Amino acid sequence: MRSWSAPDIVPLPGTGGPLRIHDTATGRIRTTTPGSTAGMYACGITPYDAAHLGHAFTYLAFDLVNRVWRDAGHDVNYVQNTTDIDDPLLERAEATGVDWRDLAHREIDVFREDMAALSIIPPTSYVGVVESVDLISELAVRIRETGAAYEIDGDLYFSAEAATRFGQISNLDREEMLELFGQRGGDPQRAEKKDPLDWLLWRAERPGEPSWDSPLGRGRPGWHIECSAIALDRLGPSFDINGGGSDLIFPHHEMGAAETRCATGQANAHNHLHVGMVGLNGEKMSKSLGNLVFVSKLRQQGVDPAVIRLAMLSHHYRSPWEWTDAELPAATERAERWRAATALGSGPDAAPVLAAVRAALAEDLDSPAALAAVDAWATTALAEGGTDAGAPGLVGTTVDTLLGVKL
Ligand code: 5CA
Ligand code: ZN
Repeated sequence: MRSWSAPDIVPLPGTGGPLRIHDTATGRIRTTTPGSTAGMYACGITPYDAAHLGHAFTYLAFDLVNRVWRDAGHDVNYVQNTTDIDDPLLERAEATGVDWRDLAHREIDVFREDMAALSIIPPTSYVGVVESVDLISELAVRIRETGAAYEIDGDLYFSAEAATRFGQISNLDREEMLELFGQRGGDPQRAEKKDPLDWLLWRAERPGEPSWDSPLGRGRPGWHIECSAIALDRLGPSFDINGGGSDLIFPHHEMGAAETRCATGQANAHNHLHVGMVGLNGEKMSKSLGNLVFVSKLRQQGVDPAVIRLAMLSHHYRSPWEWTDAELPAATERAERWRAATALGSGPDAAPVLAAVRAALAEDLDSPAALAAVDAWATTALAEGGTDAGAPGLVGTTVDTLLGVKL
């Protein structure tokens, strides 16, 4: 499926260092070791509603990874899915009297515009589930052939008992797993299953629901296998970073990794990246709760996308945080200060700013530390001036290329 337009990336002098990133599975910050092309998969939206700031915050983290890797001289093969068929999409389409395909296409279009406005580097492959049904059912067949799956009335389930190293990513005990599985799209209550944690790979056709032909009969894919199949197809069995928001650690990423391991014998990703939840009014911002701040709405209100991006960058990607009315004024003030300082005819030496921003982002994407380095330079430039005529330009390019903020 079509991706979105790419921001201009101006190369910086020199080369950035290797990216170190927190890995959910080990709980450690580890150095990523990509080859000439780094591979990364991020779980995309379920397009039944426009993108809110929580989604944008998640894709911002992956965008920073992308920028740090590129600055270190790697190409990046970045894959993102969009869940353009799933229960919540069908329910919203039904409730609003819209065809589910039209709903998905409409919201994906808004999402693309939001991402482009926020200068998020587009995925190399942006992949829908509907266009991937064949490769998803092929993976389900491969898993069935290993004996790890079983059928109930045409529905194919992965047997949790057959999953090796299950729990390795989330590090949860069984009780915690059961609770989250029930809350996040699982069906622990289905009595015929061998184990309440067994999860759906293929859902047999139900009256009135969309379905596709497959070697497993007519039906549609389960949720987790859509991402394992798309990642396996576009990135191979093992790649550098897999992730999404922290709400996906369990069951989505634990079960997806079990599928890939079952079919290929390999761990799907070297590192598992998870982004803290953005909240509003004391709760996780979520489509089901309806407590949302939409990126598209802010844009319609005339908010500068660079300011939205700066507001998000002031939070570390792993920390959960709350969107409040104070965010936009603070980010606007920062953008104005930076604009004034980079518009000066000269300023203090900018090489240490470039080095500090590079170092901050390479160390687990510490964007608040990167902003602090630019703040310090801007404050000095505005208060005391400086003699380096190239400095304002270099700070502007640093901010643009590494932080994705167009001043
Ligand atoms: N389509 C699935 C993934 S395969 C899905 O979770 N879709 S979503 O629309 O619900 O979320 C899209 C992405 O945004 C996911 O990576 C999710 O983890 C992340 N996300 C959702 N809500 C928030 C939030 N409040 N804060 C931060 N990230 C969020
Ligand atoms: Zn996913």
